[in-house]
Amino acid sequence: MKNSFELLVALKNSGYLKTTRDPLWWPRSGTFWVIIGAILTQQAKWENVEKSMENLECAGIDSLEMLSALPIEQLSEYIRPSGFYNTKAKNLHLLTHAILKEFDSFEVFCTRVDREWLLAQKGIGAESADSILCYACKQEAMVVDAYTARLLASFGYSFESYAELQEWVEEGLLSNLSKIHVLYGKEMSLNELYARFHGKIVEFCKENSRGKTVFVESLGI
Ligand code: 39A
Repeated sequence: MKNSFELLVALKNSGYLKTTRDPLWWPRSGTFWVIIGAILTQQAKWENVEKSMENLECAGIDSLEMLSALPIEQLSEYIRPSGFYNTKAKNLHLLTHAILKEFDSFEVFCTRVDREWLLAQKGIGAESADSILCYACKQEAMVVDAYTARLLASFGYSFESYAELQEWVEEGLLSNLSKIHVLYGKEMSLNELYARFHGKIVEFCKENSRGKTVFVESLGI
């Protein structure tokens, strides 16, 4: 496997993300729920993040404004299933307040926010910032994560930092855009491409991992 384009072809040919309920893979993309998911998934299993979000939904939360109005102690109880709940509740509370103070609404936030602003918020690292940009705001941000690093390690690649890994993944896609459009049989926005590629990587790793090992034989590359 020479570059990320070859990985994309292999994952696509193996059928990953053929049918997803959400076109960008991340459930409820384009909504404030992605902001919640991006914070709750830090050091947590996605299945537990879903339980926390279910609690919030059952409590009637259906907007960023309602989320920001929740007292931290109550928020903390709702998100208990996804762990580190006191810290995550504080960070989520601070973030929702900062968004509404700076941008007034989720919609304006999505069009105006940038990576630098997100990284300056408490509890937001590179992966959470890129997840929010890509899946909530539909901006051109490629998310890389522990799954991406582990999958590439199984092909013998290692990277010094998040930025280095992200650059390698993006470069392989950006230098093969015309082939990617042929592969998909349509023009595709960079946001959709990045979103679906990250989704394929996560789904493949979840299906083919035992502990820290990712089994790549089935990909045939
Ligand atoms: N680890 C994960 C996930 N696993 C996920 N889904 C499944 C849907 N998302 C959205 C984020 N992180």
